[in-house]
Amino acid sequence: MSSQALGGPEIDGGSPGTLRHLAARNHLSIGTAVDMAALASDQVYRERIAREFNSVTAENVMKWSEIEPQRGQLNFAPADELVAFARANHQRVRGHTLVWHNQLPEWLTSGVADGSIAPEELRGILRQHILDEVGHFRGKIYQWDVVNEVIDDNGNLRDSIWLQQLGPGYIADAFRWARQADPKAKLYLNDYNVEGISAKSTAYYNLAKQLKADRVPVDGFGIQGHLGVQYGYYPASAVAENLRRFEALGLETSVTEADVRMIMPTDNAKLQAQAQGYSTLIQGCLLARRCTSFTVWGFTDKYSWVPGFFEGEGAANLLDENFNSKPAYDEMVSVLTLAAR
Ligand code: 9MR
Repeated sequence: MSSQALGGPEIDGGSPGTLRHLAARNHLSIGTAVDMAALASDQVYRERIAREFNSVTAENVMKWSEIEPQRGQLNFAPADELVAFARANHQRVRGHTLVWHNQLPEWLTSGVADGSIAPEELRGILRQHILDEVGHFRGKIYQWDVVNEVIDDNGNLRDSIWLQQLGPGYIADAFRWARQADPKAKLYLNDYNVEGISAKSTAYYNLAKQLKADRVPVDGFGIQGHLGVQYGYYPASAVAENLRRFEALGLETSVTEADVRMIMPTDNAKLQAQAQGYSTLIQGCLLARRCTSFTVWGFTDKYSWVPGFFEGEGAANLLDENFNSKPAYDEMVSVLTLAAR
């Protein structure tokens, strides 16, 4: 299988010994989420992204609140900067994310809350948002997270403003509008807590099956992969088994936001356990047939969402805050070195 067959520009290998070189040999795009403030201020951060990864995802700057902070005034500048950085470094770009319940513009949430934006108008606003954003990046994004986190942990459609105002049909609509705006990008469902077979991942399986039956243009299923040392993990074989059932529906799959947090402080046992967490995800991906990209949600503990969201937790990334490799990085290298996809 050529990397071209996986969609978008060729996967670029970079220098021998790097993650991107090892991943390219396995026809895999390997990515990181990028924090644009760090990219602007930290040269080591920039150099490591360029060296180690052949794919990037905007950690925040492609989200709706960033793109359209004032109604009708689109600001693509920070996201365009990331696309330019990626181009300069022969990297692909994953688009994240079009429809979510978080990081929505204030004008939109308050308009819905006070009734000044009625459901029919909201549907038009969502349609325009998708056409604007996907259209702006047309041809530059290889995978789009079209809908993010639309199923809850019990396996029901998430009770978001989208479901409440528009009904369940918004999901199919979102995929159709995205396809219309960029016929070549691979269009993804994406969520957390769906690494193995569970009520939640099975709800996604049933949703994907229904969308396919209805000829909705869905191309991929993404497992975010936000793990924690203290919770344990599905074994790689179980991750692969889960991905393979989506692939049997005709979808490609990806790991889109991998990180493995721990209760601080770190110690050697936790760092080894963390390496095992990353290992289950990368091995699960490599054991599936059409797992096309593997993205970490940040690669250095210097910049991570984790300490701000989970009190007392951190150190979730492959490199420490001084950009030194942790056991998890070495484990990624050894799995990718031994794999021969
Ligand atoms: O890492 C992102 C952080 O900087 C933002 O403050 C946060 C806002 O909700 O979103 C984080 O990224 C999330 C991603 O977009 C979707 N999956 C979960 C990620 C971690 O919360």
